[in-house]
Amino acid sequence: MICSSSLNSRRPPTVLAIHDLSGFGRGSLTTAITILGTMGIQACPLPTSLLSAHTEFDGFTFLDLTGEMEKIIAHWQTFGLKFDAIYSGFLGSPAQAALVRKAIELFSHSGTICVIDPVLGDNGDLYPTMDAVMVQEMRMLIRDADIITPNLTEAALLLDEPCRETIDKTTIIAWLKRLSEMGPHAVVITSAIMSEESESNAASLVIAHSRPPQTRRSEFWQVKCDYIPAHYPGTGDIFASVLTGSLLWKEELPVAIARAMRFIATGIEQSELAGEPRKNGIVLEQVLGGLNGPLSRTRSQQLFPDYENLK
Ligand code: PXL
Repeated sequence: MICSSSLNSRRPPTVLAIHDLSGFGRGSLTTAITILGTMGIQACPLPTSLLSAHTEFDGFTFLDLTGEMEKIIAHWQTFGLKFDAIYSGFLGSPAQAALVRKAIELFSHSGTICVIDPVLGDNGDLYPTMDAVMVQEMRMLIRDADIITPNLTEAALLLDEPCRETIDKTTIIAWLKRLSEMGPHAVVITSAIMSEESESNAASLVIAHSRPPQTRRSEFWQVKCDYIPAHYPGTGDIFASVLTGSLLWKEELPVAIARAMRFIATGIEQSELAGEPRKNGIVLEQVLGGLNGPLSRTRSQQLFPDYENLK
């Protein structure tokens, strides 16, 4: 466990997990519940939609659960539920953005962390159930977030910029600032391929960490990782779930990012070894055991070989 000394000395932290439930193809709620549970955190699902499989599977079924969400929120309200984190992802309708806002208002306490993964698309395209109205709603929803975790496509959509395959440092810093100005205290852009880098070391993860409004100082980091020429759906869900769990155990943001990146790298390696079809997602079941290990100093240094303060 990340914080083994605190095990049993307090109740497990709680997360309200607002995502779809996809029966096949690891991602969304199945991923969030599994990862957070392994991290010793109780994840309470508020399902936004029910799918037979994630949307990369042709012919997937889709049931919008907006009406049911309203009823669940109303019921929970009757017994004063509060969560230590509210973590949202794939929404089933644009109207659900208002329900997420309502959930944040009703179910937060003074220390609740609000993580919004603005799930809209990837590789330059919107997911099939998403449209311009959803993009607009997501722009409003991120105002209420402490942390957002868009991939490069989602960052472009939120900013109404053309989607791009690669990005240069000056542009991504401008994007990070603009996204921060929309509300969140921290912006983590994943899957950013930097145009300045060589092909072999091109996949970067860039984060901006804005300080509290009083100081008005911002910090920017770039965390690089090796380019992995393989697309696994659900990687963004794994990233945001590990990040949320790690932050709940009071790890610093760069450490939380390191933990998420390490876990994904191991997961991809193991999936390739196991011969799992990539569309089925990363073989979580085979790598969960390594999720909570301490990030030793040496290990952290390895994880940040090109850790760079961009300022
Ligand atoms: O990983 C994002 C995501 C969430 N939920 C569903 C998806 C996807 C990405 O394809 O299809 C249903």
